[in-house]
Amino acid sequence: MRKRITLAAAAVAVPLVTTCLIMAGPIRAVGPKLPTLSGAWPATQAEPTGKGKVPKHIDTYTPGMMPQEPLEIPADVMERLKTLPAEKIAFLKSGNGQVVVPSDVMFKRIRATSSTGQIEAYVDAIMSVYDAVQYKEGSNPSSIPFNTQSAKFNDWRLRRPAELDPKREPGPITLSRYVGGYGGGIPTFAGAPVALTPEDLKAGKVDIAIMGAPLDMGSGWRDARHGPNAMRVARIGTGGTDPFSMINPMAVLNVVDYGNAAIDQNSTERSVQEVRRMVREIAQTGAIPAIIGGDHSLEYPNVAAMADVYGKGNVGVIHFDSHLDTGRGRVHLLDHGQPIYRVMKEAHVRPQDYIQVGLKAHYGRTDYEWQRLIGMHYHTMAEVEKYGWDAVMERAVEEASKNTKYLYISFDVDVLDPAFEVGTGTPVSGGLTMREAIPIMRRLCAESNVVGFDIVELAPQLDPTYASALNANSILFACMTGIAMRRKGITQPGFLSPLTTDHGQTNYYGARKK
Ligand SMILES: [Mn+2]
Repeated sequence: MRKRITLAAAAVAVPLVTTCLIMAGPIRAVGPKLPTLSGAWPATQAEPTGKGKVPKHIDTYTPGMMPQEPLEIPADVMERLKTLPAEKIAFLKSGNGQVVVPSDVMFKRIRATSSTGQIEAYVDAIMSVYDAVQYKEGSNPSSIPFNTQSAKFNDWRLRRPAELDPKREPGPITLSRYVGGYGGGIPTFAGAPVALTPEDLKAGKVDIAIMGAPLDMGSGWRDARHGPNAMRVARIGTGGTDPFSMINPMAVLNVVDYGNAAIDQNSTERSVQEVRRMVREIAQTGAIPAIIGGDHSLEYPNVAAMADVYGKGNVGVIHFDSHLDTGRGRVHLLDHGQPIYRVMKEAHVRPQDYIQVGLKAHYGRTDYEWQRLIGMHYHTMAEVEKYGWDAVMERAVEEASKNTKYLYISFDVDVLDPAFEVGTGTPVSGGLTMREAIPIMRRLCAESNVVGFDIVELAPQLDPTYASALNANSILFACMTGIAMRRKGITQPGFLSPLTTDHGQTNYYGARKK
């Protein structure tokens, strides 16, 4: 397995700077108007997108960027507008006023206003608001300049040359002072030894390198920057033998804490470049990067790094979230609600290889229609209500290995019900229980070829208890268990240990015994 990954890594070399987010360019609304389910919508299967290709309809119906349809003005409203100058009537007919006021609200107001002066003042107000929200070249800066005179411009992300440090042999370093016990020394993810360089990962034959990425600018309610340390300090949930599989992942796998990526807390754009570099360097050694966020903007650099190593279009992504995260057309090119769009727009992953699970936030019809149009696979809590969790889990696990050789898992902890995970910036009620989340993570990591995963959006200060950090650690443990099961050859669907599923003193389950 290690050999395969290394070979794939050698075949790919993508210079970071030329592929970074800043080069992404403007988003334009192109393509056909989105069909509606009531209209021309028999398309349950979208046209497949080729490897390395940008999906054909990706910018169809970009919220806030579609040209408005011309507006038909009813005759009685036109009658009241007839004294207005021609250019004001033309503006209303253009439909652009609907950006400011919905047309039915506007017609109602015009019908209820008797004075033509007042009607004109109302139209003027709509026109002035419409004009004021548009980008004005010259007076609106379209980028935020840096101070390039700073003598510290690159120090935050410059790697320390080995010559600056005392000489040491490469390899993982144990930070626990004690032979046994719990919590001595310095806290790390899962109590794992630390590694700082790719040479350490190679020397230690590391299977999983857990890294922190305390990015915090793209979330709704800040604090995701404390996620990595909360999981390190809590540590609970990450040790011992998994009772479902009777596998002790830390005994099977070489796991390290790879430290945090450098983050510029004033710039998501600068930060994600360094995250992408670090995820890529882990994967290039053959280790599986586990990225602990940080906000969900991270899905973009994480998945882009996977494509850097395994090739564009070769990696599928399963995305656990309350939210679609396919936002687009916003002023900022990346935040925690837009990573999937950015990943697909740069053709790292094809829509048909994107699988979302646990969606339940309050999106509109066109948001789902667009996802169908471009060919994504989505599984909402409505589907769970209709078919039950077991059926949806089976479907998602099957899809995860269907199209691609490699799988990346992005786990936004807000997919969990706030009863389990209150410590997150954008919680939504009615989500997955831990009894649903643990088995799907264990199964995906055992039954698919997982090459990387992230756990994001833990905001520990929103939870005065240990529960949010414990549950995030338990998701980490479930996936590490699955990866260890796979290494041991345990990949049969839904494997559970015979030892812990039945005490064996009677034949109670009889023929139902697996
Ligand atoms: Mn998310």
